[in-house]
Amino acid sequence: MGRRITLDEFIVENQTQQDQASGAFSGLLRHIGIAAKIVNRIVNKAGLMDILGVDGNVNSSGDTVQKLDIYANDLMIEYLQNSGLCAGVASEELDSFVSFTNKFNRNNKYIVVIDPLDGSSNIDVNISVGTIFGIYQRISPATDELQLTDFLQKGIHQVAAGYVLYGTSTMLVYTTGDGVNGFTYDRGIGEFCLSHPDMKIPQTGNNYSINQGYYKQFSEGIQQYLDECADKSMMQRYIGSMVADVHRTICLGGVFLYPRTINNPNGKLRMLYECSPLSFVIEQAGGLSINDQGMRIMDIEVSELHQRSSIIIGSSKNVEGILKYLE
Ligand code: P6P
Repeated sequence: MGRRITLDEFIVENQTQQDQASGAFSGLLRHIGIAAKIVNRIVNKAGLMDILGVDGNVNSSGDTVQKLDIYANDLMIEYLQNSGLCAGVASEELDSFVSFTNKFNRNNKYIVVIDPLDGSSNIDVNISVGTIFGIYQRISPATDELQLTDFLQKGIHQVAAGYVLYGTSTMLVYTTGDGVNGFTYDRGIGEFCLSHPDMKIPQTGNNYSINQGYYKQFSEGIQQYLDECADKSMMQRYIGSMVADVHRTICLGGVFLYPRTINNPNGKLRMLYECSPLSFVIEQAGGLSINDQGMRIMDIEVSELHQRSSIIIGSSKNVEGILKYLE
């Protein structure tokens, strides 16, 4: 078998006609790939460096910030700014968005939303963590300052989305709206190589993924669904790292749920840089993604940068089967 093609080669080969002119979109994707390689290197040796543990701060979502969170955030922003192809970034780790005002970036038409290191509470116990990203075209004129409204866009307006899973191997999985492709990092050549072309989620699966510890906090309908899963001896799997739980769901089929709870009455996960990007990937892989009121995640209005949402995401038959339990 010939060598696998690299992420860069794949991006260039799949450039749209429109992008071939500027190459901006492809260049931006490639820079995200570069940043992912560097985050990967640090994640893989976090235990050997003084970047484990807690930074002591709390981010805008109220989550305790891990040192590696900050490192990954700063690095992703640096690479996106240096790409010269992005007008600005919104990150889980920052209260507000960052507008790249230098002359190379100011007039760019793309903006990026990121969760630089999702599931970071797992870092100190060596469990998989991930990076999640979404790319939009800005709404405001390129000659104007970037506005908050450029970021408050529904998931259906994403032009690309994906994730990096720092697991037993490191994978980058993304979509530009024409299917989903997965790339595995080959440290021998320092490249992400196409390993999972045209990923499709099974129409149904036997796995359900939810934090059962909140059972008493879920709605009656969700409790009934969970009772039925137990009656059918379905496989309950929960890593506590959304990227890892969603990636397993794409590979094996089934469903990941994070419904509203008493502690998180609007849901815990963030719409812009967790739910929307992963929903774009799942839908492009043939699955469904809704909130616990039955609304398609990618159709929901986004009114706050750190807006939270409930989410039920996975195989179409599994998600459809949950609708009858939702208010
Ligand atoms: P809980 C990680 O902190 C995260 O944002 C997601 O990656 C994960 O799915 C969820 O929170 C886990 O939350 O309440 O089960 O610990």
